[in-house]
Amino acid sequence: EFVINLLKHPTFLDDSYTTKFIDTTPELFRFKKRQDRATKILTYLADITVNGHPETAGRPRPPAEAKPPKPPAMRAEPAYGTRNLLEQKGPQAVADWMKAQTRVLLTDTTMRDGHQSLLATRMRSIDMIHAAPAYAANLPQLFSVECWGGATFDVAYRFLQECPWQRLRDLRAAMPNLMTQMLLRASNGVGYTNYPDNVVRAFVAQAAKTGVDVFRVFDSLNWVENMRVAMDAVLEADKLCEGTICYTGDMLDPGRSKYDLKYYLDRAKELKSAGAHVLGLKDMAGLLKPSSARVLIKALKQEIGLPVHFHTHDTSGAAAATVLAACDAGVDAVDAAMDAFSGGTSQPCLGSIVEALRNTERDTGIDISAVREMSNYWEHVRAQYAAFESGLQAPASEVWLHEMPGGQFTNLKAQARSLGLEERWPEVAQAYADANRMFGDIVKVTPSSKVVGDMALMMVAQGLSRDQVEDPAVDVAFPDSVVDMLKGNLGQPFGGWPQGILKKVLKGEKPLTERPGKSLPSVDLEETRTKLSKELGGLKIDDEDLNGYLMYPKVFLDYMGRHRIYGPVRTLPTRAFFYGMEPGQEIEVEIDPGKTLEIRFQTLGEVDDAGEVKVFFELNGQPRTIRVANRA
Ligand code: BTN
Ligand code: 3PY
Ligand code: ZN
Repeated sequence: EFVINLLKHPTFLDDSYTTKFIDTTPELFRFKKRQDRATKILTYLADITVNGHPETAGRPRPPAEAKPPKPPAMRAEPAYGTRNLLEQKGPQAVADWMKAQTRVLLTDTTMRDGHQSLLATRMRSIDMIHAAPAYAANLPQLFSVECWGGATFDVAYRFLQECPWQRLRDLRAAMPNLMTQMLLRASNGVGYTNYPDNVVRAFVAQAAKTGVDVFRVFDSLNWVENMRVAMDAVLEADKLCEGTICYTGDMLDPGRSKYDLKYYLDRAKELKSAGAHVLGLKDMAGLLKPSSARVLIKALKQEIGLPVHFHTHDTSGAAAATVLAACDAGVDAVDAAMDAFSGGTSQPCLGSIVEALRNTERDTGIDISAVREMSNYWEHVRAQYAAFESGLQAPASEVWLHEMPGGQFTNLKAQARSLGLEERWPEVAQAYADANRMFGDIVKVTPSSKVVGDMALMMVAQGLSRDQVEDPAVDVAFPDSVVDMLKGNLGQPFGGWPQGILKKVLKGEKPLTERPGKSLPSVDLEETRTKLSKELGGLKIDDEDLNGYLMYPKVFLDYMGRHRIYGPVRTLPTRAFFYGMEPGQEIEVEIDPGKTLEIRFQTLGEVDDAGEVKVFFELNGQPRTIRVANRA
């Protein structure tokens, strides 16, 4: 029995919970280190049961009757799939094979973009890993399973208290025949700003080693110059390099000629010469219209010669029409989410695409009954995450006004709500469009989309119009992210930044015009490892941990600090993780393959004079008591 004191610790309460935390508060770790993993997990359960989880407080709860999700059974041994081809013949053979198919190839995005766009990226690894064997066995015709990268990396550490690398390793092992796919923000890695070249290289090499097969690489300003380091690292690792163009604007609108067909063909040619095996077309906001898709995909296919992989979002409700138009125009592969994780700001519905193409030349060959079974599982998973639903009820044709990426739309709405601007959403949408034009009409995708969002929220909150923001006579305190972007730290946009706003934001400072990575000094990896190890009390730091730290130093250290107290909480069922346990409830927790804890929650004691509560459990049949601070 021991008293948990992290959450009462002054440094936690006063918000100075920084990277220095572990350095300056070694007492938190010294005695915790002796706790075994079962005790740590009981401590977590006790705390959540008494105090609730901070992330689900005040949010809708899963229905009381929602059952733990049961994954589909494996119907057969995993058949030969794309991963086997990649392993045996290499990435160029996969690209050649793609072009030789008449059927449309499908990527399932449920485990990455699906929940990133619908549930604020909060899906836990355990819910994915349970589904993975059925993917391998029942859906071996899939082109790939997108399950890593984008926002999932930092959210895993930051909010889910789990290691993203372990997620990848487990999924890779459970789907040996299917290619895993990740979204990589080129020089921004899986972060929000440019990293030194050697950090980007180390990250890609590690991702490849731990289990990524397909790297979808994009740059938030479509600046191919800034993508080469990441693309070269993928080629070096002998994995499939999907060099990706982000789609923005309205290609057939004669009034908006910046992003016309030629613009996209030029970018595609650059990506091809940069070594892409596959050309990704990433319509992150769901702006590509069916008529434009016909023209664009046909031209890309004819003039570039690479297989084309199309990604979109269904924010408008019209994405399926665009996907089907893309299929008519000869697209090689498309992204879709399993039915229960599709629609709205997510991808269009995988099962519906399979059905729509059935008995046509482009029949996907996917077993629709396996899709239904899998989607049924995902439906039960989704119910567990009711706290993270955005509440978006209907399609939004307004997406063509603001052009927000699917992952940002509901997020920005929530941010607006928290700033008291919920009623003024139409103004936020308009300000987002205005801010975009003010920056010269740029590609908006992480991280450039975040900058435009920050600017828009500020304009609405402070009642500033675009004219005022641009007026040299009006004093404006620009958000840090805006200053950073105009300094050139995200790279260069097509056509450059408008001179007026550039001058006003930088106040005469000279912006960077070269690739940021060119001037960022390399990080001494081994020195960083040694320092980190010291900071963590001599803990051995492997390459995965080191790469996690390099992307997100503070987020990683906070994760490690909690890990030492709470242990492998990724092994808890999702409901227990977010809500704790009910008296009399029993759960099984597999902390290692074959090592299972049986945990039964009995009851709570009274709050004592010290403000602590005894929490009574049975662990593998033996009584165990944990005391926690009562903060409820
Ligand atoms: C955070 O970073 O604060 C959110 C992640 C979860 C924090 C854990 S959850 C159990 C315990 N109770 C809290 O209030 N925080 C920690
Ligand atoms: C990400 O970078 O996370 C995205 O999903 C961009 O669309
Ligand atoms: Zn997307």
